[in-house]
Amino acid sequence: MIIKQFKFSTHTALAFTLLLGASQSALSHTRLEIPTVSEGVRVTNNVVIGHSCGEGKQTIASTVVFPDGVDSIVKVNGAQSSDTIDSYVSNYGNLYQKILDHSVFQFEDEKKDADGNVVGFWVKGGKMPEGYTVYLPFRAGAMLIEPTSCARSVKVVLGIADICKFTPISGFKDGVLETWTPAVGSNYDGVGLGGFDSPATLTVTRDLANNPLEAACGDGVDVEIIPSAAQLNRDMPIINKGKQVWPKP
Ligand SMILES: [Cu+2]
Repeated sequence: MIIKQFKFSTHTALAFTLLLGASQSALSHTRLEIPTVSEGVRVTNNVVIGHSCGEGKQTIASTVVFPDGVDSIVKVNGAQSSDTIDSYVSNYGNLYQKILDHSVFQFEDEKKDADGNVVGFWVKGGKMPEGYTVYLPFRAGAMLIEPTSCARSVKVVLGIADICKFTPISGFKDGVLETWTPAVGSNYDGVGLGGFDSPATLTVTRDLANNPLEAACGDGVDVEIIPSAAQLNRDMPIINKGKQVWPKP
């Protein structure tokens, strides 16, 4: 009886997986495990690499950038704004820390800005075979939405590249890397590549119970923070012990 039930559930699960298969492969771009979180909540999150760079390719490294909040692009309801992120977030800066993990990639490091704030991380020295999913763990600190602002959500846009072969920028093409970056005119836009202008994001929603919107805000506004081209050019490279290993100089 127990065996029969076990068989039934296995087959059901398998059929379900097969049904989902087609749509999931299209959706398995590199994304965050937890894409939405409430303000004031710290979470353990993961960059989820959903697939490698194509048939027979292996992801051997990955690089991640968070907007630094210094020269970042700020959008309000989709329109570019001259406001800085401080108008909408009380504690922007150094919100993200890599969680040490050598399960797939042997080497990793955080990227820091001139003030020592973590603005990204990289991993290398591993192999993610085709057909696998890999998680890169990090901690996302509790973001606080500025009480005097009308922000009802703040979407943090990341820049990520999954690398299957170390090349110079001139060698970027499908099969060599997957770029998951916002197209802001950096060297890492990946024009013409599969992941063009399809970045991973982390949306922080306002805690309306504890941080209510003022009446004048109406329904509030949706804010986005996006790394600038200058920041992506500076922070996307993998620099190991002072030496740039990707892209190849
Ligand atoms: Cu994909």
